[in-house]
Order: sequence, then structure tokens, then C-alpha cells
Amino acid sequence: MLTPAMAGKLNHQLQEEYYSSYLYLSMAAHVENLNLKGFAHWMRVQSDEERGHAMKFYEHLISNGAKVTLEAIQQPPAEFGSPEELFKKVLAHEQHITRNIHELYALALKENDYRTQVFLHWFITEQQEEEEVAAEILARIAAVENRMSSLLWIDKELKKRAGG
Ligand code: OFO
Repeated sequence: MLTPAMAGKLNHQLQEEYYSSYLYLSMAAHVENLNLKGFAHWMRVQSDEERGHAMKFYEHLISNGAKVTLEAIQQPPAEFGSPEELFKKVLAHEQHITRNIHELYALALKENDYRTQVFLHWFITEQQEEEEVAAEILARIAAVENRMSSLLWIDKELKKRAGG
């Protein structure tokens, strides 16, 4: 049996996972407009996965006799800037979700809620992976952008060549 405090927090995380799905779909739409189809595909897959995460919270609540109460999902931003800025936002969002999951786990420990502890193990591992993936993509994008700015700097230098 979940305590009312735990059920409330799990219901809220269910909403956070749906918001994550909505956020990644908005990010997909942003990169569709930049014609970055691979980025858009990645964001769509991520958006689908987040709905799966939300449903895990739904199932955990139901199978422990608690009531699911759906909260409103807020509007996500529509603009995310360059690919590098976009992935900085992905990483920051995943770090936010990790903090939520860790707070839930701390509450489950405090309440001796063993079932919720076991349930959250999957999310703790998942968040570690998601942060690692986002950080790796961000590093790759930053490397490409650094190469581009070095190339542009060389190009500017070459323009200075005097004739004769
Ligand atoms: Fe982005 O992962 Fe859900 O929890």
C-alpha cells in the first residue's frame, strides 16, 4: 500500500514523464523545421519512450491500490536554438528528471516502501544512461561546431592575403 504522500509524488512524476514526451515532441518539431531529419527521428523516439515511462508510473500506482490522478500538462517551449543549445536543454531536462527520481527514492527509503524502491531501480539506471547519451551527443555536436568555427577563422585569415 502506498502512503498518500508517495501516491501524490508518483502521480506528479507520471505528469512529468508526459511533459517530457511533449517536450521532446516539441523539440522534434523544432528540428523538422531546420530540416535535420535524423535529429527529428531521435526526438520522436525519445518522445515515445517518455510515454512508456509515464505508463510505468500508472501501472505501479494501480497495482498498489492507489488512485491515478492526472495533472495538467503544461505547454513546452517551441524554440530551442542551435543543435548545441538544443542538446544542452536535453541534458538539463534529464538532470532535472534524475533529481525527481532520486527524491522519490529518498522518500521510499524514509517510508520503508520496499516495492517503490524496487520499482525505482529501473528509473535510476535509465536516467544514468539518458544523461550519458545526451552528454555524448552534446560533446559530438560541440566538436563539429568547434571545427566549423576554426575553418571559418582560417577562411577569414586567408582573405587577408595581399596580391602581388
Ligand atoms: Fe527521460 O526519462 Fe523519463 O524518466
